[in-house]
Amino acid sequence: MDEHRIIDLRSDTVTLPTPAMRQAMAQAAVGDDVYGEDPTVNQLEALAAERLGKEAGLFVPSGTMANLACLLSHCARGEEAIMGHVAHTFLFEAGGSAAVGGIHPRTVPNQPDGTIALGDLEAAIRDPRNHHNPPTRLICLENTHNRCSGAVLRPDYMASVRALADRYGLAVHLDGARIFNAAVALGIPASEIACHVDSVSFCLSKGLAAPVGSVVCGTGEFVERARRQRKMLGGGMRQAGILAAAGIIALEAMVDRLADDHANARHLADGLARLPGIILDPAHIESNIVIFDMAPGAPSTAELLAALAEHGVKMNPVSARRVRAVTHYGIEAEDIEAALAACREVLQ
Ligand code: TLP
Repeated sequence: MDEHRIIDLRSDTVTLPTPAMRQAMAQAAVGDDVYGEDPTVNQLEALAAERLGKEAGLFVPSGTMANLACLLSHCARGEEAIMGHVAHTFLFEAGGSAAVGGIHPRTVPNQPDGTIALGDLEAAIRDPRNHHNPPTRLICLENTHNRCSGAVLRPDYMASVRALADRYGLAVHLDGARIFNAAVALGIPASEIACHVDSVSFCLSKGLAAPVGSVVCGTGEFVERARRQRKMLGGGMRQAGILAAAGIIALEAMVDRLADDHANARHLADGLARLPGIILDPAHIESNIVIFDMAPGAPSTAELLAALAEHGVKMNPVSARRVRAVTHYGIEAEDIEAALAACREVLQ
């Protein structure tokens, strides 16, 4: 192996487009998508909707915009959206739902498996008759769950949240940035996860390796509302078929191989768990995200990452003593061996 090769485990967002994507991008038929006239965008949106079992899809530039367009489509100013305390929508989207939409985020604890306990969810729903309260409008879930080490939410859990939401007349949004990782981990079609929610966003530009883009899916009526929000947010793109062409390949050719990323993550977790100074239960690793803790007395996150960088291995800090490594297209089994060898050397 090339000794100067960088093994970049910071995120699956670092994936590069495949040769087939580059070719499809060069040859894509395009038009002005704001007029609805880009045939490749239209094809991607129809394909995404079909894969998720929804009526319609909307191509947007990023996962952040996908979630924000959905939240703005569900909630008016002053209305409340319930989400996990380590949800991506709460932690990492620059507070967009509050800053742009005036939406009041209500956080409840995420369990280590990425779920929110049903009792906690129900307790957070406001009494609509009490005018002191911001009205609850929406429940947000995340599958797989980024900050919960790529935990996979089960369809039966999603169905229970759906039933709860229905009892209170609430909508459910899924941040499904990595919904295809969840589907592959469970061995079911993504539509069997998405059927429990009103809206879902997923990313083409993470493990599926497209260079840019996410898709929002829902009913035709919902997607029309989200289209207006996308325009307001500046996400109405023109000859976007050049990007959508890569997205079509992402959906058609890059989903099944996510199983390799999961196997690599599991292998990485097994190896890390055997090293001194690392606290990790590999049995909890279900998809492509490995989060581990540095034991008392072991190097800090900053020390570990600096030392690993010397060996050409990159990981991401979660906190002063917590680290994240993500497997993805472009990371092979031998890279995992090399990353483990580097960790071993640094920690011994
Ligand atoms: N996650 C990124 C960073 O923002 C943390 C990463 O490296 O994991 N939902 C989830 C669950 C995500 O993990 C991300 C990106 C997004 C939404 C936002 O997607 P983008 O980056 O396309 O705006």
